[in-house]
Amino acid sequence: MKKVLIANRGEIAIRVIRACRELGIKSVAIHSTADRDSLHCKLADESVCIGPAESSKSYLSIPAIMSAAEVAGVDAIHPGYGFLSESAEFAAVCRQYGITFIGPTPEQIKILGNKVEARALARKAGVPLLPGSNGAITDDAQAIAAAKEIGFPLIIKAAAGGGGRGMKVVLSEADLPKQLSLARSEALSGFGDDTVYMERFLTNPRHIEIQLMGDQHGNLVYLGERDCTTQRRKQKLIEESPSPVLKEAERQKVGERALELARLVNYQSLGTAEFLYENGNFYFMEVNTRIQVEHPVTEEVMGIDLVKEQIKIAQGERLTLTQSQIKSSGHAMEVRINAEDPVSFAPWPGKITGYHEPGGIGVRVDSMIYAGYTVPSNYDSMLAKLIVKGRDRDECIQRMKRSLREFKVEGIRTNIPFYLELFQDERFLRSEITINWLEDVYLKGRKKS
Ligand code: MV4
Repeated sequence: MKKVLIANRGEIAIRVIRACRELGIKSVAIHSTADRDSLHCKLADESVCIGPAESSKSYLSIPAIMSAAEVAGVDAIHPGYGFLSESAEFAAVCRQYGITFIGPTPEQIKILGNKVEARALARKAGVPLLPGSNGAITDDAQAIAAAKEIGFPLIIKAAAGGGGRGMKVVLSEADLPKQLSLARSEALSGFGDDTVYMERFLTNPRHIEIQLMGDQHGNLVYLGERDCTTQRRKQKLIEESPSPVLKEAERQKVGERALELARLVNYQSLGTAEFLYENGNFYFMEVNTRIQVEHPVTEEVMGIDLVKEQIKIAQGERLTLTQSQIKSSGHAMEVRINAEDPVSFAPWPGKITGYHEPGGIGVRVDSMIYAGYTVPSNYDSMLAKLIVKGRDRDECIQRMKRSLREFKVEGIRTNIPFYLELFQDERFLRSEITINWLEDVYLKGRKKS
């Protein structure tokens, strides 16, 4: 591999450019007209404008990206996260062009992207699952029969969905027909596929995910877990590894089951098996077939550059580590720094007039911004990730607090003040929380005070 096109923007594009450079591979950035002054364009060896600000005509346009790939003469494409990263079609088009897609195969993306099929694979692999419909639900009678087995509350999910979009919670049988038809029409308009399935709804779980990595020769390992329980509106805000609530035996058990699922599809590249965790039990949700935003917390505790590994795997190299050589050390946390009001969370694009990043021992900033940069309003509001590592969780928290205090972004609003406040909360610091805690407890209390 001599030259890689990065089909993305922002901090992840920069993350991939850095990995390419360390491997001696040339990088090609693509950008929309709104991103002319973006850092990823400046840091890449080359950059190509591929279209207007609207993502559908630039970062989501397969023809625009493939033209740039041809013009630049790249031999591989890295999709980053979001955009086309989980498009089986994009991976297949790359294959047709003779360009290496840095990720799993189109077949793997397709089967795991279908949540009904992923659930069936999980069942076959002995991965713990919630009671649910084993297959798609197509009519009211079938839904009612399945609900009798599953019990209430239950949740209807789109087979083609993911990340929590298009889900309907159903509290009683009377509610079922209405929610089923809503779920199906939203699934059709949102994902072009009205296939839905049902599962028992967990009211107060944690979110824990397992990092997987496989090569093209059948070697597969898991790289511990990330605890992403702190979230708002299904957007993760803080991620950490190891999870403060897991025991080593639980970690091993769920890790080995997740590996078994990956083995069923001969999985290659990086992937993440998502679970809900409640009362000491894991329940499989879905497999994400991309590099994730929160990958740095795993990198920090494992001492492994996941993006470089991902590129080497795509080149056909073998994993150099076996499961017994993979050891986590210390504790890492990541917070997502967004351009938004710290109280209302409203997006706050604009010009950054002053910028100072924290530094010192155990501090890493994966950022797309600089002083003088104008944050466009067209994209996601995430500007940077602050990742800190300590010998243990306490040191990690102290380091996070002092890093947040050092971090200065002037001219726009960011959620840094929100994090400074959150890192004072005792329940949060003891991690006595679930996925609902921030919205249902913490933010409600904040409004009153
Ligand atoms: C659930 C659930 C409760 N019970 N499934 C949202 C993201 C997607 N990966 C799965 N999601 C959920 N699935 C059952 N059976 C609750 C959620 C959920 C959630 C999960 C993880 C983190 C944040 C969340 C916020 C709302 C709902």
